[in-house]
Amino acid sequence: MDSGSPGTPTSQPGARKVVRVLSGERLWPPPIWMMRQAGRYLPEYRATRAEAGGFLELCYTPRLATEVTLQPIRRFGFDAAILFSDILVVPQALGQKLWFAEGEGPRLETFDLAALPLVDPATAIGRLAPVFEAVASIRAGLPAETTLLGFCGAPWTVATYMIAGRGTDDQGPARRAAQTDPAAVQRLIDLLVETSIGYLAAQVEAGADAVQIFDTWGGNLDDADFERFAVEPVRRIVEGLRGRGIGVPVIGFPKGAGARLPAYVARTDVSAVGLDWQASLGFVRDHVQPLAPVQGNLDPLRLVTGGAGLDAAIDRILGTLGAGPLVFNLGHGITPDGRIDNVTRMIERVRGAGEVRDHG
Ligand code: 1CP
Repeated sequence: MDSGSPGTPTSQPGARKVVRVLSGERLWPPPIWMMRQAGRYLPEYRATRAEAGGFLELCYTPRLATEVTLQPIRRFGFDAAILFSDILVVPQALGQKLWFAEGEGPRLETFDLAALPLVDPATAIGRLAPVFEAVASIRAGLPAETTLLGFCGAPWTVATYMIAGRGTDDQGPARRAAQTDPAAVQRLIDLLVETSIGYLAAQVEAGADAVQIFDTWGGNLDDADFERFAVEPVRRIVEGLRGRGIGVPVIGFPKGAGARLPAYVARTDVSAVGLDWQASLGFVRDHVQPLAPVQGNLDPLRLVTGGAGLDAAIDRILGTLGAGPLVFNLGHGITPDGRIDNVTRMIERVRGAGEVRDHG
């Protein structure tokens, strides 16, 4: 990887491990963090959430967001911390009403797509000041060697929640809108692209070492709409960040992209790509990892079921992807019934791994 050209992430000796891998270096054993590592499977998280009174209070109170971000670092010593927030604070900042009912997922008040824009990106980013304050405070509380990740939702995934007003099995309402009124959906996507560039840039300015763009519902689109609504918006976000002189690694996570992963990496120019647990390891080794470092992809349910099956699943990932740049992670967030003893077992196995022999 050439260093020093504009927009190319560079890794210096002594840089944080996760940043080094995201910049193209292979480290062994691979660094490790875990999607949703601050979450309900941890008793200390549940206690802080109860103290906060609600999920959004947790997100918008920098002291509490800092506390829950640091909890899994203290307990497990992960190599990266991820800002505690949610992808849906962006629609809220854009003026859409958001709430979290206890025991249910997020709810958003639906609106007339034809009545866009809600508010302009600069106003929305101004409203997110507590998030940037949390980033700075998390950085101050982290060990020097721990990478701090910022994030946002990909425009398509955020749009699916904005349109449906909630999560659904297949985000059908947004796919329907994309087919019946693509121009209105495109205007929403454009607003989210602009807002996401400013939002991620502000997180980096506050101290994030790298950022991840979560496209949980990207793989749910057919080829043409995947290109238009998943690939192109993320490409514009990466380009927008690079245009502002921001060179930190950008991880794309297009869940369900499958065979479209190589095209996604090549077209968006993300620095690294997150893999869901369904990604085929041999395919990734042969067709994705030569293009970019990868992150993933243990099935989160392995942390519920544990045992020899957990060990074998970890070994398959290390054995197949360990010869190239790899950040060990889950293929999606840990579930509330994920077991703490299995998390510890996973970390010990990854950190204790000997040199790999390719299992391919
Ligand atoms: O305490 C609780 O009950 C809330 C559970 C919870 C948590 C811990 C939600 C509600 N969000 C979060 C935090 C969160 N969300 C993080 C923090 C960092 C981390 O530890 O990983 C991140 C990165 C997210 C991102 C997010 N939110 C995504 C993308 C990644 C993914 O998980 O697919 C999505 C789709 C959301 C929306 C959302 N927020 C919360 C829930 C339960 C959901 C999914 C709703 C649904 O689809 O039905």
